Amino acid sequence: MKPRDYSLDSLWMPFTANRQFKAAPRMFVAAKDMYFTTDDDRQVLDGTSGLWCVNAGHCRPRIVEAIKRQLDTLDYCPAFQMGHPTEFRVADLLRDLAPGDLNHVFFANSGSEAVDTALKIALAYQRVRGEGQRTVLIGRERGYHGVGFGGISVGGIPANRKAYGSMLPRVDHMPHTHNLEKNAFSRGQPLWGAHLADELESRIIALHDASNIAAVIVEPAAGSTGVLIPPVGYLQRLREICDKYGLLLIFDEVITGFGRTGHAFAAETFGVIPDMITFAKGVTNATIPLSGVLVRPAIHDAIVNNAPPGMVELFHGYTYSGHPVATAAAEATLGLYHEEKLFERARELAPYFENAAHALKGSRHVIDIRNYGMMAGIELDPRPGKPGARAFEVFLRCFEKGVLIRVTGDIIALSPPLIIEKAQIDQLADTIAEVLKTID
Ligand code: PXG
Ligand code: PLP
Repeated sequence: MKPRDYSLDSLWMPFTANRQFKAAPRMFVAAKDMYFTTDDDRQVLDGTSGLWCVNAGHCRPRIVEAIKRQLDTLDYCPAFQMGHPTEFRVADLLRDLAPGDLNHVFFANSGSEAVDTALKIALAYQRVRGEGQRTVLIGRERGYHGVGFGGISVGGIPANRKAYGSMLPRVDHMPHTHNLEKNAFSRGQPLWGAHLADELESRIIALHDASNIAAVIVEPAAGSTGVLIPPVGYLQRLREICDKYGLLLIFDEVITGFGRTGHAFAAETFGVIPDMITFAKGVTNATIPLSGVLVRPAIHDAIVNNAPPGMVELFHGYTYSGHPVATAAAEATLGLYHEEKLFERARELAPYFENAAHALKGSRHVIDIRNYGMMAGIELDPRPGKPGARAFEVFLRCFEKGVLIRVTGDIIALSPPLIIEKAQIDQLADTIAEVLKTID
């Protein structure tokens, strides 16, 4: 290991136990395809696609070259009142990938910004169609929608909310669908739980009245809170209720987008078309930040056609919306996904991945395994009084043994790049199995 030419003091790391990390730092200095290289020159298998985002594996030349070319040509273009060709081409590509008639794209930079954008478009839409009293936003328990005030308001993770005051004023949450008693060790979509969607109608609409509700936002399959797969019929039921009462349905596909479930979007996989889709992460294979919202024409047209000619229609946007380098990265990434048929590959590998994950049934501490496509959650029994401690130790030992996993609470989340080989899936599962034997 080279001596450090930096201190560990000035950087305040995100969602990290800073003091613990700085006492024993884990540093990556390079990455290629399925592997990271550590600062002590070890290879670490990426079992998590970074943070669910490097779907095509690391440092892919097609993407890297496109970024370099763009940087040599047009480094930046003002996002407001000016355009450049790449952002329009990428919008077309995304429209072609999207299911149904989701055919307009608004760009942002992070998943959190995409969520904020979608919530604001929902409110703006309700207003231009004469329903401006519809301001209530509905999320779900255990939902993760990033860390903006909009996202934590509709999000359902207590730790991400409790320090931040009152947030958005009018929000409610549906129940989550995780139930170990009914659905433990489900393969694919659990059979029990579609009726949990009915609470949108029976409690939430009953309480707030549909005439006050703008939109419902859910992850079609929840990633961050430990891979919660939608029960059979659940998303269909949400769609029906939203249609019945005029609520917009937003799918947050920041994690599920770009192949994770075996299609471009989980909306296609599960056969339910929302009114908006938020995307981020995999759209550029995580090389350069880019996110956005796919929007159905009725929403886009209502807002855009409502403004007088020559006037800005939506008072929203970011300095870096549609950034040339980010959209160049996206164009190359979508091309690579297409060329290598990576969404199809995810679909074909999914049964092997499922079997490898479920082979951990019977390992010490494992109380549930669940999966869909190329995502799997392995839930451990928490240590009494020390939530998360057991899984964190598994994370550390796996890292020592050359495998990167992600843990959230006492759940191990696996979401490898879609280029993973079967032998590497075995390495991932075998390492976890070995480590579980050694953990109290
Ligand atoms: N929506 C969803 C569904 C997400 O998963 C965001 C919004 C926010 O995206 P940004 O780009 O603002 O972080 C996310 C992000 C994890 C993990 O390990 C998950 C995310 C981010 C970091 C870690 O579960 N999801
Ligand atoms: N990306 C997507 C999503 C496509 O659908 C297509 C063509 O249909 C392309 C890229 C073009 O890819 P290629 O690099 O193979 O020309």
